[in-house]
Amino acid sequence: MGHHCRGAVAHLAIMIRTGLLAVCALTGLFAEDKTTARPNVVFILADDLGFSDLGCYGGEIATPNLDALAAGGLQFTQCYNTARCWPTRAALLTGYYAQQVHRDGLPGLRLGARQKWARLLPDFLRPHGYRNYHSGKWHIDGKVLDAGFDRSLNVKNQGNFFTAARNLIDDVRVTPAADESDYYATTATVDHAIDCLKEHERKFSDRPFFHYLAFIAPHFPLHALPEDIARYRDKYLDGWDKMRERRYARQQRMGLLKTTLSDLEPDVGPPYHFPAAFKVLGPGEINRPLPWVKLTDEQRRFQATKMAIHAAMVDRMDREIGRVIEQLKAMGVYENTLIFFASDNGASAEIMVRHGGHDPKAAPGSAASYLCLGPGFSSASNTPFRRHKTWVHEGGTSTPLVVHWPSGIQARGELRHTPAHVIDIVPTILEVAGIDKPTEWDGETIPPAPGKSLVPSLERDVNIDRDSLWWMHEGHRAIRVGDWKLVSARGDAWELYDLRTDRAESRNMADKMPEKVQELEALWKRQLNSMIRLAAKTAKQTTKKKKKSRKPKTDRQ
Ligand SMILES: [Ca+2]
Repeated sequence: MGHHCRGAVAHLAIMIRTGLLAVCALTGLFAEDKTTARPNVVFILADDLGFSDLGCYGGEIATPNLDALAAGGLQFTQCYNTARCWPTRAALLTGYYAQQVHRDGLPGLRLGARQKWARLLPDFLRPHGYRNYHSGKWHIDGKVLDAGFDRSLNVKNQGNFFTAARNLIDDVRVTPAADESDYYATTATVDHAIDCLKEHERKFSDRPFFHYLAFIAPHFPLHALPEDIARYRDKYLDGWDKMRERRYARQQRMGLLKTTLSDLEPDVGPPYHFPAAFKVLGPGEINRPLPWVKLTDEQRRFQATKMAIHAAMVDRMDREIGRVIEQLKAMGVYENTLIFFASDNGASAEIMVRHGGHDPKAAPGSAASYLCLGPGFSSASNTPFRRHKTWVHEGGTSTPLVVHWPSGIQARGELRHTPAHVIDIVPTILEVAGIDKPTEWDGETIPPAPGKSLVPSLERDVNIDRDSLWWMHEGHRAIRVGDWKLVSARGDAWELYDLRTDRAESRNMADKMPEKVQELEALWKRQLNSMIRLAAKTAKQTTKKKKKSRKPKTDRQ
């Protein structure tokens, strides 16, 4: 059974709906998979967006375009990322856990460049006719065009949303316009995407495309357009407790999750400590998610303003996504474009001041300000889950996953409860495109990848069979097997949760079920060891001469 049969089966449902089946049966077109138009694929990735930030996941932020995609497609309720920017991006575009491809640390092994065989998705799509476009954040090793993309806007300047300085077009540094008063990164990202799509229509309309649209929003610094902030300015003055309750109530009405709402963790603050930042930020800043009633008036106003800017960034992202959708419609390709939307990690509890610094007199959200969401409203953005970006509790690793493809998915507005992970995206896209992943690359064997195709779950909410899902980041560890999750924060004991009813990770079963803990811990370690074996085989040998131990090369996004 070769490539043809599988390609044909994958497209059977589409052909029935489009009335092509009779034609195909007569002409024997199933024998040749070229006859089925391969879908275009747009993968939209947000940066540090919380699980409940979209309207369709319970949020109060206006996201009508993403909500419409969900209403016309699918929403996964248990999709995971890796809890951090760069490991998620590597996992998303390779189909491997980041640790397997040197994009997150392992004991004794540093972050580094991917192996030659650890190709990104465009390298697999290109030989089958796809054009590949990238607009937005990169944060993967190597240059973008070397990774198989035909065009790229690399929004490298993630410290100031109001200038293009330091960004790269097709891997070459741009010269910012003399007058950048109209520049806003989220809009510029979509301007570039639309430019690519228009060129595609002019020159390559007979070919499918893959567009990787990776916003730098709503990541800190909280920078947004004044008119966008104005819509949310006073919306959050009643605080993060109320916001969590309201989001949770909406999620319950939607039937999104069967869980209680997690408790706020007043002892858990930002993952990294920058005491100097608090001096600059002033008395409105607070590094713990305390009950709102305990905050001073000044703290309430300051925190609510930060959430308003976060909301404005998400709102603007959605509006810009609306422009992409209009462009796809204008090109007549909207129906046969498979659109995904996800976030690279949970909302962030980080508080720091970097890049151009923070001017306390500047308007909050303007270029001269440097604010971060922090643990209070981050908790609310991650409703109903615990913890934040960097932790591998559900708040750090849970992402919305919206999937929309009118020509290929019959279901409309349905939920999908099967667990999914960003490692599944490469096999999913390859299957819908009818492409077999090569088994070797440039003379090197491509090892088996852990991701599973989500295609069976696109028509019906079937469970995607897999042994486990696995996490490790900065000493935080977790494994999910079926509905059991074993998780521990760095230095803490294992916690055991039954995710059927407790995705809030509120009822730790570890003491009651020590054997289950041992079983899952053994599986976690076995996975770790297999990752170490694979990664160690291909790691660059570190010379022992070097005395200085370099920190992992990341810029802590
Ligand atoms: Ca991120």
